[in-house]
Amino acid sequence: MGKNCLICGFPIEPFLDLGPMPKANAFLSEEEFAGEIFFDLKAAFCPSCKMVQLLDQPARESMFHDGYPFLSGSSSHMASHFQSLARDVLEHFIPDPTAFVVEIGTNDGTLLKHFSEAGIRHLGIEPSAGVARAAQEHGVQVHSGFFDEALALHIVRDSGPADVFLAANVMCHISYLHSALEGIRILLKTKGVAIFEDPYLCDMLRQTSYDQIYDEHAFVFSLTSLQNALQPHGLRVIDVNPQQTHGGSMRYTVAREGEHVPSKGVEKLFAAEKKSGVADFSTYEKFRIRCGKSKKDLVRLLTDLKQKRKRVLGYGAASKSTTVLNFCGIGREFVEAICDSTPAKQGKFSPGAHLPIVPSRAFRAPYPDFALLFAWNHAKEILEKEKEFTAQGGKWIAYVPEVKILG
Ligand code: DWN
Ligand code: SAH
Repeated sequence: MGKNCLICGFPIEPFLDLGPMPKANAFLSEEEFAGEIFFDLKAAFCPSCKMVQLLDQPARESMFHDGYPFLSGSSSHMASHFQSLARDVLEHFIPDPTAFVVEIGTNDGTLLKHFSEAGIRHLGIEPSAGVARAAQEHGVQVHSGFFDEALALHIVRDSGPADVFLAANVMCHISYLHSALEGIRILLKTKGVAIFEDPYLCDMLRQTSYDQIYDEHAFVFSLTSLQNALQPHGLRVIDVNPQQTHGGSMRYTVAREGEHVPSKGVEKLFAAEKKSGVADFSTYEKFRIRCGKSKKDLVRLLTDLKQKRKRVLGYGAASKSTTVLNFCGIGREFVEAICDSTPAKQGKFSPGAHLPIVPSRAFRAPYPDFALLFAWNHAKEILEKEKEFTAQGGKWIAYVPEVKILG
């Protein structure tokens, strides 16, 4: 039987089957291989509200828990990005020193610590207790839990309404989006604003970055689909700002309907999305074909390198790498290991493909011949850091927007 849209209830149309997939961040030990759990990773499009979504998502507690390994602060570029977002918010949306800021998906506090340091009353909401503790260590007030309507009621009761609601790379993780949006409606002051940043659908389509699709990403938003989701809650997008982060994101500023005048950029983006075909199923069919080609090209390149007895190491055990490795069927016969700076991933194996995760310091002479750049969204930062690899003749392999050897 077909499934219905998580946003509007209309029957959805599957367009991409990425096969049996483990949870993207379920890094595991050898003893855990036998009990590893897989689900079917499939993406679908809603012809009515245009939302791109997963057909199935594992239970939220099984993805976001005490051992959740991702740390926002693992990229210095992201840390600067969040510092400049905080500066913007402090300048434009904090009416007076008594203002209250709520952030969800606080993670290790990389964004919220700037509000804490500025002496602004704030609250972070973070279900993954391990990373929430890291935020507390940065002096950030955190409640460990999942943001939804019920939690919003508690926050208003205990702390009052919010001037600013921040959600970087988290709204797209929430399959119960209506509950979270209702929570925002409950929480915001009349003139308050919510700022979301999420991977942008048109960037994913343009770059064939199918690795944005994994268990945690219940949705890939466009302005069109997000506005359709906001509408029943009396909320609307009043501004949009494209971002280069995470391989192409959109910053949406959201407010109560009628309380702020939407910028011209909003109208422009609606028109651009219409033109680019976000509302047409054929766009997603073409995307599926490009994903198939990307897989074939990557496997062909790795097979060729293997035949030539070249050493290949992965760089950055990103969530996205779980999709690529499992969809393409890439195992240790092609890629020796993945270097990653995250302590909680090191010494474990990648989900499904079981590549060993080794610390970044393992990326040194004698270098491999090739490095497969899984964290392609941090290419600038990583290539700068690893100049020595390139200087002594090492080559980077990229697969977004297409499979190629860089340089
Ligand atoms: O949406 C999400 C985004 C915000 O973060 C979450 N669902 C999970 C996570 O996605 P991701 O794992 O794909 O994020 P990154 O930032 O692309 O992951 C990069 C990985 O590479 C991290 O494990 C850290 C590592 N890394 C490294 O080893 N050396 C990163 C950099 C910049 C480095 O220099
Ligand atoms: N905002 C950070 C972290 C993004 S990763 C950044 O941009 O780098 C997504 C984070 O959202 C995880 O830390 C996860 O535990 C958290 N999360 C998932 N569901 C949530 C919910 N319902 N409420 C609050 N946080 C949530």
